[in-house]
Amino acid sequence: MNHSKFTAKMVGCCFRSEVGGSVSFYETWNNYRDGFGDLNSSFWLGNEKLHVISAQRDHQLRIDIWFNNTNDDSSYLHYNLFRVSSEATQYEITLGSYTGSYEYDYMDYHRDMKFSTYDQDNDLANQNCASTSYHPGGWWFNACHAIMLNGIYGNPWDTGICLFQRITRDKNCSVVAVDMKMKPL
Ligand SMILES: [Ca+2]
Repeated sequence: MNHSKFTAKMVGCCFRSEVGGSVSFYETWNNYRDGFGDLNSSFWLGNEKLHVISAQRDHQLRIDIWFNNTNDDSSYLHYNLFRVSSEATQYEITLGSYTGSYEYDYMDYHRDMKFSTYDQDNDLANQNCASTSYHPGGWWFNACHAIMLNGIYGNPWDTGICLFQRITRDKNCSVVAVDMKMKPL
């Protein structure tokens, strides 16, 4: 894993980067709101910052994902618009058109979803998707996910950092690194 790759690719402001398991993403609503982690390795910038930044002008979003069965080639998802609403509306995500290395748009299932954490259930499932027995970690859960990048590093389905192709039902939890970044349009 060549971590210098992340730095070279960073544009705008970034969130979860260089997954390594040293930073817990099983965090409270307030911590996801305010941000946590280490800016030099793994962190969540903070939903309030994502809201403020994305409200000031239009941004795009790029998510790079590395797996343990590949070398340096990244898989990625790109959206030509990325917006996070205010805390009053639970940091709902707005995404533009998808392009990327997958035919399947993994974030499509998460469009217009509110953010949920184990202590604030805003998802569409009966249970709390972000709770420890399901997919521990904050995310824009639906009921529950097609991609969840804030799970527990190294864990298998369904507590790990996973992609879930909801049509074929293929699950991939071999994610070793993630880089989510936004850039002004
Ligand atoms: Ca729920």
